[in-house]
Amino acid sequence: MDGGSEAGSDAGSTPGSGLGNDLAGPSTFLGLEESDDGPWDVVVLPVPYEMTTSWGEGTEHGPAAAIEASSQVELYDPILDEELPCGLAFHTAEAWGSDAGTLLGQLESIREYLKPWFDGAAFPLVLGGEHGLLPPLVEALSGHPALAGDLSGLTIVQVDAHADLRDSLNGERFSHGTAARRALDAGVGGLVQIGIRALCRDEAEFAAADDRVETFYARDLFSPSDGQAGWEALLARIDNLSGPVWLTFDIDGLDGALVPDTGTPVPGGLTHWGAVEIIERLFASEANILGADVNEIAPGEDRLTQFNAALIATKILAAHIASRL
Ligand SMILES: [Mn+2]
Repeated sequence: MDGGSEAGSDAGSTPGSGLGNDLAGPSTFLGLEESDDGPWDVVVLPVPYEMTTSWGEGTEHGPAAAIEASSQVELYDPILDEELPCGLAFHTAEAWGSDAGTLLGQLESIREYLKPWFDGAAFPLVLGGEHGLLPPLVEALSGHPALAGDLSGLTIVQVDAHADLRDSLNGERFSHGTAARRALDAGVGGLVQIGIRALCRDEAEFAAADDRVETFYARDLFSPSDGQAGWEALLARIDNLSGPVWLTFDIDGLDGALVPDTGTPVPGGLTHWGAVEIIERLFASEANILGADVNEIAPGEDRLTQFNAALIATKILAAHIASRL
């Protein structure tokens, strides 16, 4: 991964275990020393799932690349009194893998992989993998003690360039382009979308018509003439969140220049500081954040995409820790 190669291919061509641990470098998040024995306070769950990618590929290598890049992320965050891990026990779990030959088989195996970690003991941070992992994640989350099988009490906060509200994409109902729609189908009670700027008319109409969906479009947040009012409205909404919340952070919600190797980078997105403010405000709210995923990570030779994903993931953990201290 040290960029000296002139080869045009990316890390995706590296032969590996198939479980995502095919890149050199530390295999624990932030390069921390970890104990093999629990209990743990934070668990990082790599889900290198890639099945329905529609354009750029490589998300199956994203989690391992983000973990490798995380070794270059500073452990100091001014919102914490100590450096990470702040005396807490982190655990980077063995990556999800599946031999299932069908899409539904793979999704079922993601659900079974995640379920034991969603027991309320450790704070789970899932690294993806394409956004199509959201529906099985939500199904696994329904067993969380804070929900007790009732997803109607759950609000998903979705940072994303895309609405992911299509009913199907290229004929497939379980796709990265339908992830939020399937989560609603599963019974999720609320969906707060942030940074959306690429969607079809059906999705816009669905978002406007469905009471469970609140969409903060990127243009309303970042317009040079009146974006500030939209941004303030978003922060006020985040401050008012309560009850169980899951944060799903598609890194293409960041401006495309920051994540050029994600499957579908889009201009006009969040700055790094915008993402930081959203995350910090979310964890400072009354909401009970059950966990988070950072998805659609795909590595590039310039390492920018995986490093920015690692920065976002680290910020989420720092904000979580700050909220419980
Ligand atoms: Mn998405």
